[in-house]
Amino acid sequence: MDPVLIVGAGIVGLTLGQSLKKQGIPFEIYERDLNPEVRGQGWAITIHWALESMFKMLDKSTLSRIQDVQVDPEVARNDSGNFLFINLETGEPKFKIPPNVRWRVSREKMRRALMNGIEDHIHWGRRVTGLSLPKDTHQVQLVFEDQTNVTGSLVVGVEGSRSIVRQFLRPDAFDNQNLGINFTGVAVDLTPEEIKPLRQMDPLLFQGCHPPTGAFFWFSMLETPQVNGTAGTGAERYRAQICMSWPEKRPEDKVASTDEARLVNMKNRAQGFVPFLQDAVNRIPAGTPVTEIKLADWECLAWDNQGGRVTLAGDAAHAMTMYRGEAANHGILDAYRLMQAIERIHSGSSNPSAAINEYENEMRDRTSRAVLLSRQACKDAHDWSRLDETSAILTKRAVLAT
Ligand SMILES: Cc1cc2nc3c(=O)[nH]c(=O)nc-3n(C[C@H](O)[C@H](O)[C@H](O)COP(=O)(O)OP(=O)(O)OC[C@H]3O[C@@H](n4cnc5c(N)ncnc54)[C@H](O)[C@@H]3O)c2cc1C
Ligand SMILES: *[C@@H]1O[C@H](CO)[C@@H](O)[C@H](O)[C@H]1NC(C)=O
Ligand SMILES: *[C@@H]1O[C@H](CO)[C@@H](O)[C@H](O)[C@H]1NC(C)=O
Ligand SMILES: *[C@@H]1O[C@H](CO)[C@@H](O)[C@H](O)[C@H]1NC(C)=O
Ligand SMILES: CC(=O)N[C@H]1CO[C@H](CO)[C@@H](O)[C@@H]1O
Repeated sequence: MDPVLIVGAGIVGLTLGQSLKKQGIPFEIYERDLNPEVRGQGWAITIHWALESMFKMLDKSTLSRIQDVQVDPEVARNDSGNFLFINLETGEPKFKIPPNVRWRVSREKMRRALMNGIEDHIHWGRRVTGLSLPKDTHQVQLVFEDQTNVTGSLVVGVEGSRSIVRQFLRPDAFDNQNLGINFTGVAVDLTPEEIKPLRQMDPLLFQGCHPPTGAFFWFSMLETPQVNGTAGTGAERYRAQICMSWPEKRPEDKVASTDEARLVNMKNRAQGFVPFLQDAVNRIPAGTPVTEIKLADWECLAWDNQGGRVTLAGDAAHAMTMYRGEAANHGILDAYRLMQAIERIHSGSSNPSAAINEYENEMRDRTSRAVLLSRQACKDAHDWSRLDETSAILTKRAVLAT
């Protein structure tokens, strides 16, 4: 069997590679980044309902590497946190739901952990620019920036929300849909004293809405002193992420082009927050890089998988906003279902067309709903009057993995 060609060495592409390795199915991963180090510090993600699928796909040593990159090892040992959504004006919880088991990990470190044992199958500096479908209907080719190409049995586009494979499959409708909400965030270093009131809300993360203005705020832990080596030094530092988002209604709601102006905007919008939160935003030092995240989604529209030769998974298949914190969970479940489909092709119990159709049908049904729920959650998060027990922010996250 020609190898499975995976486009993108993100969380989902690497997880799929690991699971194919475990099944003895040949695969190669092509990644545009020049090497694993090029990315700076990214954000953290929570793996919750997809843990069960993840346990089935990864070997013990890879799992323990992921377990080791949780943002707060102490909380990981005994997580008493909640899913917490607060009123930013008063600091009072609006929703407080005890969590299921969750692993909150650094995304970049998880990516590194997932390379364990498959390093030789990851090809760096290989930006895919196109696909080609040879006459032999069992084959498909990937074309790279430098005009070289490789041949395989199946292309899986897992190159994130601006997927080139998605564009190949749906040239008429590959664009993400903008949601009319703008989002910026920073990573900041805080002393134990400074972080205390934030961690008292929740040790890992919490979010909230400011009723008068509809501004949304999000705190999340990135590194504790134990992780970054400052524990017990007298100069203990936590690293946290502080994000804000707001509806774009007027010209002044646009995201500014400079870090300085973006920071001023965050500080202005934090006026009227309960003092400890206003302080947390006001304390962000001048000169801190302020990152914009484009909020846009793609509903996992239909495509022709060319007889089971080209498919998508992860954000490429279903870009969604992070207001329900489950995009990567869906991506991990995609990897699991796709591995099962490829295994059926490999063992001869199914043909490529039937196996990939079955994979796509389940994914499309599951994730097109998830995209819409996340879109609704994003809107609700900016409108206090819409936040009640029926809000999409709360609608049950767990899905059954079979
Ligand atoms: C702030 C924030 C918080 C989040 N929190 C959560 C959370 O708590 N829980 C959760 O489940 N999800 C969360 N998510 C979503 C989660 O980060 C994504 O769903 C997940 O990272 C998607 O993984 P992926 O592998 O599909 O894509 P990506 O991680 O985007 O990886 C795609 C890879 O493909 C490569 N690539 C792109 N184009 C090409 C090309 N042409 N050729 C070759 N390679 C290419 C890229 O360089 C990249 O390495 C969050 C997202 C954000 C922004
Ligand atoms: C876990 O945390 C809770 C709440 O902080 C605490 O009451 C409990 O004693 C802890 N359990 C262990 C085993 O440390
Ligand atoms: C792939 O590369 C081969 C060898 O260089 C070339 O003959 C062929 O035309 C290429 N195919 C595509 C689709 O670029
Ligand atoms: C802000 O949000 C709008 C609406 O979604 C979007 O068009 C725009 O690109 C976002 N960013 C900036 C810099 O305005
Ligand atoms: C060893 C290490 O990573 N130390 C870092 C701990 O965090 C502080 C603040 O973010 C950094 O300055 C250190 O480099």
